Amino acid sequence: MSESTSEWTRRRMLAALASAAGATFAGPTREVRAEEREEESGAPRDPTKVPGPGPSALGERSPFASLRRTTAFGAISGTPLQDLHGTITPADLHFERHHAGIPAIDPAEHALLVHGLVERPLRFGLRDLLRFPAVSRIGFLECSGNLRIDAGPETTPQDVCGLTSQSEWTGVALGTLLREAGLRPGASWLLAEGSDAAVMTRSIPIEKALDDAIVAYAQNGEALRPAQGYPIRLFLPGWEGNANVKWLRRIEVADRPFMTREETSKYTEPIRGGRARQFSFTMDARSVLTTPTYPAQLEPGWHEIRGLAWSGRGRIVRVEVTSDGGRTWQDARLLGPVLPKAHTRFALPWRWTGGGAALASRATDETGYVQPTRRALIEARGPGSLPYHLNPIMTWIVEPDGRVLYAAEPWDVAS
Ligand SMILES: Nc1nc2c(c(=O)[nH]1)N[C@H]1C(S)=C(S)[C@@H](COP(=O)(O)O)O[C@H]1N2
Ligand SMILES: [Mo]
Repeated sequence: MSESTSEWTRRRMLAALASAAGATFAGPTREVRAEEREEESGAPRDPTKVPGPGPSALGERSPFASLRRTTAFGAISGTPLQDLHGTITPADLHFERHHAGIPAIDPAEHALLVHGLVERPLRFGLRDLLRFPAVSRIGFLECSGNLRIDAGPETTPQDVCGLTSQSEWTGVALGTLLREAGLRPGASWLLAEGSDAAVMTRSIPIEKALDDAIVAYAQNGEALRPAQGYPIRLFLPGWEGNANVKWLRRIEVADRPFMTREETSKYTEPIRGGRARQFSFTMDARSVLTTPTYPAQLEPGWHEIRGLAWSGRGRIVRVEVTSDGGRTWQDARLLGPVLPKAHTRFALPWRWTGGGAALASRATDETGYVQPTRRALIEARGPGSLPYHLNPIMTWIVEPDGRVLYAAEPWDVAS
């Protein structure tokens, strides 16, 4: 809340209280609590009696609807999945993963260099990019390290897998810029480089660059947030977060991958037999319940089980939900629009009659891929695997007293 507004509201509230002098607030606990809330929030008791503040230059959330990212390790912050509705993540709640902090970039000083195996090396400033045909696309962005493997029962979806968010991204198709520069024969990979202190670099196959990659300058209708890569970032629909290079400053076209640190020592997954998956770009189908989850406290009666499902390979076609720990499954309703490579909201009414329950969801995408169990993942990856690309079915336990807890299970994939 901005200082001026809260001060204004406060004065307004005092005036309202003064005009109501003589009224008594005796007795009921409810009334007293309302009064205390009013003190904290500055909201008048009866909004029909006093005109509220007028329009303002910048909106703000209701003080009753507080939303926060949770931060950890000075390097990540998670989206409060359990507190959001629909599929779009408000930009100020988009998860963050910075390998060396957020650079402060003046767009007038920033340019994207496209060079290497091209006919004409080119440099694009933000003003140049804004003149190219714009494309917009709603899509999720997920870190491939999006599973906290040491989570305990008192863990929210935000804290166990909050490194996924969704925005409407707007920018220029990367293919448009590459055609402008002209690809030379043999062009098959490109290097994307960021201008942060990490100088993040990743190799991207040219097919993806020409397919649906976007040099994005906007997020949910406004300029990118500094945390999301202002003034420009690479957006690769359905591909692991790490390859979506922020603060993009250079694209070098080549005839082979560059074998950067982030695709050799990191972001590869050892699998059985002493082998490793490299360039595992695509995010596999996944789902997570958002309600009811920890820290919900359930009352007996009807509830709606809700969550998000997504796949880097296309559309979600089915989400099944269980309330008995996987003995029986029911198809949830998908709330449209169901977009490819996008968070999809699902819901299923459920009546809690008391007693224990174990809630979980299982997503299937249009390629027929079904979200695996934790056991199946461990079996496939073998021991000593790094915690990347883990998308297990996750369970939430409803205790007989109505508490909802994360069914934390040990992960024995990490050595
Ligand atoms: N330049 C640069 N790009 C980057 C990163 C970074 O640290 N520097 N982090 C990567 C990682 S690991 C992820 S998961 C996503 C996170 O994007 P976000 O912070 O917008 O959610 O950005 C990727 N792009
Ligand atoms: Mo990441």
